[in-house]
Amino acid sequence: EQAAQTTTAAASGASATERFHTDKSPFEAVKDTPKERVDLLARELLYAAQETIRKHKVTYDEFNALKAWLIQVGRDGEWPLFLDVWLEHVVEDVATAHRDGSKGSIEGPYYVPNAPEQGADGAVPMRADERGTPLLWEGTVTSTDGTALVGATVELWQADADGLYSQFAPGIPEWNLRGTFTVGTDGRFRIRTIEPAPYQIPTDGSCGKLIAAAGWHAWRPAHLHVKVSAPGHELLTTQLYFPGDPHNDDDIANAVKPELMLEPVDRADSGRTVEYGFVLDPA
Ligand code: MBD
Ligand code: FE
Repeated sequence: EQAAQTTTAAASGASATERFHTDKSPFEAVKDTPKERVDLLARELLYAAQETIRKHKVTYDEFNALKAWLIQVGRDGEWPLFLDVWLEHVVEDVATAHRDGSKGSIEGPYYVPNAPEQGADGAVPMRADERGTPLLWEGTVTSTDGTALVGATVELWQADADGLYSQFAPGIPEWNLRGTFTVGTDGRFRIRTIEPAPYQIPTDGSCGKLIAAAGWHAWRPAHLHVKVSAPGHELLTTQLYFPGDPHNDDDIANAVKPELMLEPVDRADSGRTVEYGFVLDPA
């Protein structure tokens, strides 16, 4: 309730924008794009927008509404959210089309590197009264030839029972529901967490305004985020989903794939358990 009062689009947007600048400084990780490539991509993108204006006879009122909205996306810090929700899934498809191993999915705006190490068998950091169905998740990380990848890590991040991410909503311990697991010599990991709630992207910011103005909905189905890495292999960024979620078929971010559906089974003690492992492509 406290969190609900102070959770705003502008606050999570500012955190996501800051996060992007920290991880992908324009002076380091973001590389210059060759002039020929900028020319091609910018020209075709602008051409598509120009053709849309002609085809639908876009008015000055509509053009000004677009300008005002774009300016406000920046003010709200919602460019990471906007781009990850509506474009990243296509970038991800293109980037991973060659792979034989596990299916990837989008990273989204809420990853934070260097989450606390929990070994091969442990729990993600949680509050003493963390709400949600306990989930015991076990799996193996292998290469495409079937060999167990000793030294592989599984980084997990997820929303809590209110659909909120630590470090992007106020009042949540810094590393809550974020952990790094390093597999054992058998390539196996065992993670104790809770099942996340469905996630609604902020409705009070510019992305929410677009959704309302267009008559869309703001929901992503409940999901676990992971990055799986091992020496000599391609980094796998993906998400896992839960059967029965009403938004598995109409994710606002278009990031659900049938291969990413978990099959949890009920345990005697009220929690659930699931087996799901990862296959990494050699780099
Ligand atoms: C999320 O939690 C998310 O995973 C994505 C892709 C976009 C917005 C919020
Ligand atoms: Fe998410």
